[in-house]
Amino acid sequence: MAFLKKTVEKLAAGLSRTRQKFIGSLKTLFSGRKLDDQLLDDLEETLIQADLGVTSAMRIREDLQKAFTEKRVEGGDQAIEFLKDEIKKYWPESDRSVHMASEGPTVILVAGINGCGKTTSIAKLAYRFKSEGKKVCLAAADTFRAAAVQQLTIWADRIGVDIISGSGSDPASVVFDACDATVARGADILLVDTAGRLHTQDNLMRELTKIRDVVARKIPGAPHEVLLVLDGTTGQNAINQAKAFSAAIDVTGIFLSKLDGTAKGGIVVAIRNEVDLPVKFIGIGEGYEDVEPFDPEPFVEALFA
Ligand SMILES: Nc1nc2c(ncn2[C@@H]2O[C@H](COP(=O)(O)OP(=O)(O)O)[C@@H](O)[C@H]2O)c(=O)[nH]1
Ligand SMILES: [Mg+2]
Repeated sequence: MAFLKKTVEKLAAGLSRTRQKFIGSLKTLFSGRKLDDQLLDDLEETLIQADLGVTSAMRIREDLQKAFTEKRVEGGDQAIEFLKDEIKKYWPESDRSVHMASEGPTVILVAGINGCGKTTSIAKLAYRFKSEGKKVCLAAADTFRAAAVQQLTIWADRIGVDIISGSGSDPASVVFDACDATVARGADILLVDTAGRLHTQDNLMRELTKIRDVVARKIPGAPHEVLLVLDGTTGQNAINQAKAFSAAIDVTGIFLSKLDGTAKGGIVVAIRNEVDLPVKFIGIGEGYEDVEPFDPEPFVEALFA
């Protein structure tokens, strides 16, 4: 429980702006009012404004209305407790864990648009896995900008993990070499950084498929995870990105970055209800320690803290 408390505190700080906008207004909304259609309309509007998305807002509204009809909820305070419990149930444990190879190295491919936080999120994952005693390699397959390789190299040095970067501009060949190095060095995890791309850039989406195919040929069962990094400050556009990327590559989970200092933390709920993808990790700062596996219990507690 001490762990849970610390996580809630850290998350609560990161989510303070979401809370001010979202829960702050919910408390005001419910205070001293009776649960009628007007209140339910207001609730729905607040939830949409807090980026939970239309699907989630309607679902929550209907659930609350039903609970009210059945007299399981009577006043405003009870409504908030009820909402917390309902929202926590959206994420069963089974789809939040990271898929690991049963034998040999685990390969995690990381994709997303420019600036969404891919490289920083890789540093965070590398740090976490290293802290768990795993040997980690990074593949610098964002060959578009020299600065991108440099940035990843700085993280690798700081965290103390291996990095494989190529001299050429072909990301698939960097990944090819990185797979060999991972196996040769007996590493447990290979994290693959990739260049930012938009789903509308067909050639770049094909390049991503090619990277995935190289990994699949080199290491059995790879990639074990394809994580899409979504910038938590973008709100509803994140949903469009998630839909498009999952159509192009088989995304297995979301790394939702920049949840600190955003008022759009409600997007976690929208991603659950509008795209059928689990959020596996959340980024709550620029440092490599600023990451949490997504857990609905502390998350919802922090959202309503
Ligand atoms: N506040 C905050 N900033 C972040 C987080 N993740 C990444 N960033 C910042 O977002 C910017 C872009 O990150 P980067 O990893 O280079 O994105 P990439 O282009 O997708 O590789 C950098 O300034 C990062 O420090 C986060 O969780 N919180
Ligand atoms: Mg990058």
